Amino acid sequence: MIGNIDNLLNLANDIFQKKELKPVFTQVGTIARYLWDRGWAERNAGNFSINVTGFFSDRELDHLSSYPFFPLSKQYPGLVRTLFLLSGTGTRMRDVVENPTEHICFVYISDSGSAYHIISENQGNTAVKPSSELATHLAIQQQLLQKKSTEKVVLHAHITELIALTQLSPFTTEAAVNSLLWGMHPETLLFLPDGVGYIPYILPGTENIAMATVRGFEKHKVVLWEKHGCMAVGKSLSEAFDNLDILAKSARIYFQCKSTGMEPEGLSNSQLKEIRDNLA
Ligand code: 2HA
Ligand code: ZN
Repeated sequence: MIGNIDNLLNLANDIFQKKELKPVFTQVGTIARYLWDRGWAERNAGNFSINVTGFFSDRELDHLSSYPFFPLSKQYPGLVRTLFLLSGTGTRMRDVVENPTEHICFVYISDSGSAYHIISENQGNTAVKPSSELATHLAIQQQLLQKKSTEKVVLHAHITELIALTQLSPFTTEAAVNSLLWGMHPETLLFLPDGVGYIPYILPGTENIAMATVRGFEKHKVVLWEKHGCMAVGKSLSEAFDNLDILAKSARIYFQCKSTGMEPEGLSNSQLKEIRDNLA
């Protein structure tokens, strides 16, 4: 059943005006500003998804399945009747800062798990379509739900410092990159004791990168995409951002030490062990 355009406009209006979502929109604007200010979201780089199903009643969700619908290239049985806020494809983070709701859309996964309905603030030609990394966002969101995780957010950004590390052959393995990042600052190990996952280069926007990224998230809260960027999860957009920010700090310390012409010492194994023992 496809709803008529007036109903669709009313529905979009109800969702975008929902008062419980206002703080979410505010946080979207704040984090977009941080990403833009740090140079981690050039042009249309970066994207995010937030599972907002819990903000809506079953009745409200029922209405969502009548609107513009698109087939998915695979089925997501774990996402049936879930609703996500997603950044729009082609969206510039610097524009998201100015007006978050104009550059996001809501994606509702159908009862079959193999199609999605889009609800955007504007309809027709100006309707916002979801991020080009939709496949990866849906795959990770499904994994989070299957793990019964409290994490609801997936954030992708082009963290310059971390991309630069993945361009240096000594750091192109999970073990090597984690050893470097942990060694540069005690809080990296403190907040990310499981380290990062490392995915050798794969074409962005594909099912292949989505599948590899899901494997990376089995054990980590952040996954590096070689020569491209990073994906992070968090309970909020702010927490996902923090997970990337901590890692960027470590990478920056490394490059600043190198710019003196000297090698950084890194935290010793006994110092790292002390931090780990203290975590337990
Ligand atoms: O959103 O960063 O990887 C644009 C991208 C694609
Ligand atoms: Zn990207």
